[in-house]
Amino acid sequence: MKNILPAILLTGLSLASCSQTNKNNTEDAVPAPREELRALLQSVQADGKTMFGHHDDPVYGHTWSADSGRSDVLELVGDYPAVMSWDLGGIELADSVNLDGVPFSRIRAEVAAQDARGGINVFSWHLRNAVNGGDSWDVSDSTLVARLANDSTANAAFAKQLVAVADFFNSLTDSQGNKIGVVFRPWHEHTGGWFFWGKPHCSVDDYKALWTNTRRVLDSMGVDNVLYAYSPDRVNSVEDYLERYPGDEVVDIVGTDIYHFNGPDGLDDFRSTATRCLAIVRQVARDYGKIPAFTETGSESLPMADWWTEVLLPIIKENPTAYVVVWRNAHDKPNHFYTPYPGHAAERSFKAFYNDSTVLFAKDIR
Ligand code: BMA
Repeated sequence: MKNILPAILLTGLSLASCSQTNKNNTEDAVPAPREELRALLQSVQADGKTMFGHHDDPVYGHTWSADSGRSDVLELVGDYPAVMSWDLGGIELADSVNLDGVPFSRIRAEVAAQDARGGINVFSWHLRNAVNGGDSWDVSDSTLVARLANDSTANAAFAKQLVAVADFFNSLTDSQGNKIGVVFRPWHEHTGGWFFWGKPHCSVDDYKALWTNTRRVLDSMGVDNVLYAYSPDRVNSVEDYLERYPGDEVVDIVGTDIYHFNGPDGLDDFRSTATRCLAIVRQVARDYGKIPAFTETGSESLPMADWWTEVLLPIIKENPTAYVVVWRNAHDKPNHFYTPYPGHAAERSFKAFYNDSTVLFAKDIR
């Protein structure tokens, strides 16, 4: 694996500004939060169970925003998801809110609340690139990823973005001041072409360098509370899946992002693709000693009222993974939601999904 410009990454920065305050970095008998989280995920997987997750669950819903103590999921089933999913897009700009308007201070508080109720937290990162500030979906410049790896100015700017991410992860603490273990899933869906780090826009080596540089900076900043998830979009084979795999030493969780498009018309495609990709994920997890996860899925607007029990649940039961995450219920885009809300036609199916013993919500974890 390429080991590009470590000198610039490590000397071009003021690492003295890093908050290396990890209390669990010492030779404690107590397992560090990262290992506690790994053990939880492994035991869920060994039991054949799957934790349910929802992006931005407690910070807004289909008809509300910024309230406290609310969640569309909670309002349906009286329980929170076992997995809260968050996005760090905007942290690299030193913004106070992320790309979907959620304050990072709120995310920090909700991560602690989720940890206190026994659930877990996972993060994606729809960042702006460090070269010209274009968003993740700006694929107009296919030299970007190569420049992040090989050009000293871009490389130093990228390193600063990673320092912002590291500072955020280091700031996630519980009420005792102990760090909270979380999952980070950078550079996701790279087998597609919609993000600037996608397969059509960079070489295998330059993609892998995104990962190794991410790990190098976060590790050097004392980030020891994070498990790292690799999550391609749809692939056809184990070989495809592993084409850009950045290496055993930088990945803890192997996942896949597969959505159900086009309602009933897209059902066969979703079933076959999800089943194939989850089987690949489980195979790689077994071969490489990793934790399998269904890192993103969902059916936008839930046009099939029985989707939870008739579509998702059988797929999960056939190919269990430690967790499954569905995307967000936007408050400002009426059709952009992935769980039902009170009154939606899929409410009954979601409640049955909740009651199935295979699927774990927050109260099932502790
Ligand atoms: C996408 C959509 C966008 C959002 C982005 C990052 O799938 O939900 O509206 O900005 O994820 O959360």
